[in-house]
Amino acid sequence: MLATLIYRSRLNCTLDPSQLTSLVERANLRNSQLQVTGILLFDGDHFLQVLEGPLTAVNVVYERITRDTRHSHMVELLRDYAPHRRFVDRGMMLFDLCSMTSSAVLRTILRFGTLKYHLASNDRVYKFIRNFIASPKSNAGIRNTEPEQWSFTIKSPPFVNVSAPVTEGQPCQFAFQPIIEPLRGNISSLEALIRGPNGGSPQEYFATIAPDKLHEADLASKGWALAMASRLGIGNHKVAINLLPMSLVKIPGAVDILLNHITRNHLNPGQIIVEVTEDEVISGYEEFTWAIRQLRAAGIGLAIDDFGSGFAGLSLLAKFQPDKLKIDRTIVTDIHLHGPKQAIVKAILDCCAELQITVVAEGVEKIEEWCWLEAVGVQRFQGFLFARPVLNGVSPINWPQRISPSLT
Ligand code: FMN
Repeated sequence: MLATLIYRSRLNCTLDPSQLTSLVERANLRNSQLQVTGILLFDGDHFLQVLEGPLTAVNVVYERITRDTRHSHMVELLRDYAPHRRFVDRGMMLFDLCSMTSSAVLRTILRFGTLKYHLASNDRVYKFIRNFIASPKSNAGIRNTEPEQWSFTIKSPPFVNVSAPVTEGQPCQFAFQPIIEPLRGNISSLEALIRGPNGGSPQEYFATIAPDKLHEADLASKGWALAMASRLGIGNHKVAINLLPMSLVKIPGAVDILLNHITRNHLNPGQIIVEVTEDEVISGYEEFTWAIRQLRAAGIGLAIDDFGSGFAGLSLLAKFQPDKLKIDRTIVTDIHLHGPKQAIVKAILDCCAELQITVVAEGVEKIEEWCWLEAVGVQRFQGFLFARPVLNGVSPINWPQRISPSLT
């Protein structure tokens, strides 16, 4: 199968641009042996490379290139399949925008390529090439906050860890995980994550519940979550609870039951954020709208959880705007390496900025992911990088601190 891969990267100071010609000559020979063809564009700071060839050969070459320390900030922009090669004759050809005009580069590429001009204008690969050529020196996309500029300091949060459930024989327990604003040193909320009676996984807990009792048990479990939050001494902090929207619809007086759990535990509705997942919302949009009105009227906040993992996407935001939107871990994972994920997050951020919706990135595990997200304007984060969930408690939090320039 004929595969196409495009990435962009940034030149490192270990590579003198004058060495590029010999680098590409060697690349040309190696690629030709593997039946890989393509082009390398260079604008003085950044590269854009197109690799085409048999899938495994392209992967082998790309794998080698990712390990090369002469460039960094590699971001994969496109992986696709094609019936024909766009660049047939050469394993690799260099186009240096510092020594040729943009129009000369484009003309040469079109002449060198196999696609006729009118086809090339609609081809995504050529569109990436044109875009790179049209905006030299601004091809970094987002300039990352550099991971090496940060160190982490562990601090205990201002909560009491109680290690035991609220009462013996409780049907479920809760692990708490903070959502933080790292650069403000602020804990924005704690999410209560359900666990089995002995601390096991959510699946273990839900397996013990008869399907016809699901919504009743779901609503009742929020009572235990809030009781534990109160025992942790959350003060004025917010607590996020996951609720099936249908529990609000199916259980008569559900919002009053929830409000009762809140006041009984000396909390107020403004401290509570109900998180619902994208899939649950779209499975019953009319009922969901009704249930949400009740929650909003009671002063309870609302967040869409796992945004981007389901099928609703941006169209959901057209119908309904929550206070908070949590970007799913599947989009967050390795975002610093992945152009399509980056484009999606930028679109979500633009949209949420216009709608005044707070964005949270969940499942952040790597410092590079946090740095990229922070650089594009995400301010709230949840994930193992900062704190893991802890049963009946809150773990110490890893706070990033910028290393002073004199120490780097
Ligand atoms: N090596 C290739 O074999 N083919 C390429 O197309 C290729 N393109 C590169 C593009 C850039 C921007 C850079 C910095 C390096 C490129 N290289 C390419 C060099 C590889 O990264 C690597 O040094 C080379 O394949 C030798 O790998 P090895 O030391 O693992 O054998």
